[in-house]
Amino acid sequence: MQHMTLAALLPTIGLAVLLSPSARAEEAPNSELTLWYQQPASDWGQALPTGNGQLGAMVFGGVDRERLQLNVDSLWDGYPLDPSNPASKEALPEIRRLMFEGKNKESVNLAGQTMMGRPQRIKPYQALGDLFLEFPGHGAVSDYRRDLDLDAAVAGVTYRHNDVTFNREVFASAPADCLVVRLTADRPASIDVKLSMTREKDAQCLAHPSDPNAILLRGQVDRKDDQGVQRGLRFASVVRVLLEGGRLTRDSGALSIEDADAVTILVAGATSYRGDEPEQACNATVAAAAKQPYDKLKADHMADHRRYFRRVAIDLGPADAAVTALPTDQRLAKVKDAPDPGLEALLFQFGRYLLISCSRPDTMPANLQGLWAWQMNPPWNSDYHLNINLQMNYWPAESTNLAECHLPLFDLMDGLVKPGGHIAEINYGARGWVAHHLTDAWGYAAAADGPWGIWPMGAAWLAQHPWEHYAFTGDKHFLRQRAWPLMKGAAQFVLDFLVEAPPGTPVAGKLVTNPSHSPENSFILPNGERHVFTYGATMDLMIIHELLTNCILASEILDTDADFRAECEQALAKLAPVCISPESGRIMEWIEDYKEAEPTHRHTSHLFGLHPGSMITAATPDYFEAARKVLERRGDGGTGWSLAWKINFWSRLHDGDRAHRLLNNLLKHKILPNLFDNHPPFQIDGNFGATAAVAEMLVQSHIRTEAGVYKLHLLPALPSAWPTGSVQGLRARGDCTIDLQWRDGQLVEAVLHAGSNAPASVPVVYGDTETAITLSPGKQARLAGDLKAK
Ligand code: FUC
Repeated sequence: MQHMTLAALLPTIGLAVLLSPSARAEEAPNSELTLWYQQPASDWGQALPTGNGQLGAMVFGGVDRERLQLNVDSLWDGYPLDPSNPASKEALPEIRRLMFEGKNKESVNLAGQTMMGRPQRIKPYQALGDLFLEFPGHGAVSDYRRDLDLDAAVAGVTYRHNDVTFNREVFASAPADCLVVRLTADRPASIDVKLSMTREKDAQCLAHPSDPNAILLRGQVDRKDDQGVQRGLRFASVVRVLLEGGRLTRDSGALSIEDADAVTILVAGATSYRGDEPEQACNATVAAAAKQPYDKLKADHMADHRRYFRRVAIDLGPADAAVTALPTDQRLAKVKDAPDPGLEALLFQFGRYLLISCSRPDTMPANLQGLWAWQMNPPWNSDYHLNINLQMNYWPAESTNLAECHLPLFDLMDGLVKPGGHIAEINYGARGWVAHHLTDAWGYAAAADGPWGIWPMGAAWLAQHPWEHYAFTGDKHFLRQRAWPLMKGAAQFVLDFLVEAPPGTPVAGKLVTNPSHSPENSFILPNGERHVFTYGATMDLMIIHELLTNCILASEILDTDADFRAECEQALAKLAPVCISPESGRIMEWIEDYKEAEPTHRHTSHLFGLHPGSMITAATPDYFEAARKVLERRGDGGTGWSLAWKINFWSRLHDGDRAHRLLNNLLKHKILPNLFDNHPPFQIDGNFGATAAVAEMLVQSHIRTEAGVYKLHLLPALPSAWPTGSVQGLRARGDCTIDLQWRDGQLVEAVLHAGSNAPASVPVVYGDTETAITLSPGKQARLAGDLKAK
């Protein structure tokens, strides 16, 4: 199919469209913020995501059949249960003894028999279903285009058929709480469409019982408990059509429209997860939305989205005009020939678009696929993996100015405190709360899947997030009310889980975790045995170091819990050190310098202290260099999220060119035509990790000074591939928002916007220059490239 530019299209479309306020032609999409294609999606990885945090749709853009694949954030199989295992607490001393004595195999066998959750598998997140729009006879069309305008958060389809131009717009409105589809044509009475819904199982599509203009998908996840009682969530979707002209007929579960001038379709979706009656909730939503004219629905939606999206603008430099004119899939394919800064900027903004679309206040947090999954059993259950993936989803939340999108993560953590506290007590005899390598919508907190699920560091890592929210916003009320209880509980578990390494071990007398492993990686013992488990794996030590340090700071800032602070200080002083291998010069991944079974393993867990932690910085030069050697060994490849993490690492090492090389590798090898990250399969963490990494290349603020303020490091990892550019609106710790402009690889201007919680003075670093800059709340400080005030 041929693409026609807007200018070429104008003479061919009727005046009615030009004058119609809802016509897509009226708002020329900003091409630098638009994904666009010349053909419909032939598979899910080409379809375009829309979402309002709670409800999502993948838009395929088919001509004679549009598929809108629907999701609701809370549609999970399963129900709350207690997976605790008292055998764990009893066996723990023996598991530890065996491990310390080097009997890894025996120790793991016993751990596998006693420490796993019961049940040890969780249930999946599931798709809601599909809404199909069939357009009889629309097989052969011309001038086809489908797109997703990230700035408007509107997906569109346009084409010509029999001399009529047809337009379709789709958006997921947060203010109206529903999906809105608008069908228009430039000739009256041209729209014939049939609507129907399906779901693979556990649901029926029916005529709506009280609304003649609607159909209803009604279902219940079929999940019975041990007593045979049905516990599955009930769910519903209501699809209502509003006609302009034409006729509507209804045939049980389908709606047929003929000869309409325009059609607005409202789609609501709900589950009983939060105790709502799903059908009632959908009916109320659709009834309220139906009272509003389409143009108002759209205007409110765009204003709501832009309130978040427009906080950050980015320009990474001009791209080759021949490339920028190409549809997104073709442009992506060209990255093989040369890097494309415009596409890199688009990927950055796409990550922000996705976070706004799948994680809003009062919605579920972004799962492994954000909000979008088409299966009944998606890969890895589309769950919340806690040994990197969920945390990575939220790396861009603060730095790219979407702090509100971070909130669902804290809600999830609040929900884990009780079940995680139960597991801490029953399985470990410990205080506080624990989570292992994954959780679900029901607060599953035990060790899941297999022995590699025995990784009780999930809560400890998660606890970094509310602290970071405080660090960026300076919101002390949040720190006291929400962050501190979460952090303290996570630290209490860790303090009780740590044990002293016995005499004869390399770190005798120091505190270590046991059992322990470096997520999903394995090593080879001198006797040739391959193992996953040891004690005191480096990542544990780094996570604990970060958590205890943050707890000490938080308790000082809040002037609270002095005894607990002393406990944290003592443990921190006794924590086993992170070691550098005398042989390889690399940070050791395990407590001993074991041989790596997979030197290029996707997890680079032993660099947690470099990123997202802040233990390793240029101020710790030995570790800094040893971290670089780890990355050299791991290589420049990896799964989607693995590459994204490495970009963040190289940024923290201030190697912009290397960071950029990996960003380019990600685009070359791990990005699907719709710009979703491909682990493979699709996993959204790589999108969020990449967005965070671009921010990290431009501004870093993780170094806290003795005075308790964060250094603002400008352009710490600017690659030579972005010689000239600008960014507005990045956030830094210490409640500061930053705009930067650079030319020929040099900073030209920086504007620091101090928030109401900003400190009176901050150290600002650029290249070799460091200057203290005076800030005053609510005011700007404008600096020249030499950091002198302008
Ligand atoms: C971790 C990773 C896998 C995958 C899964 C969802 O277990 O090691 O690569 O990303 O999470």
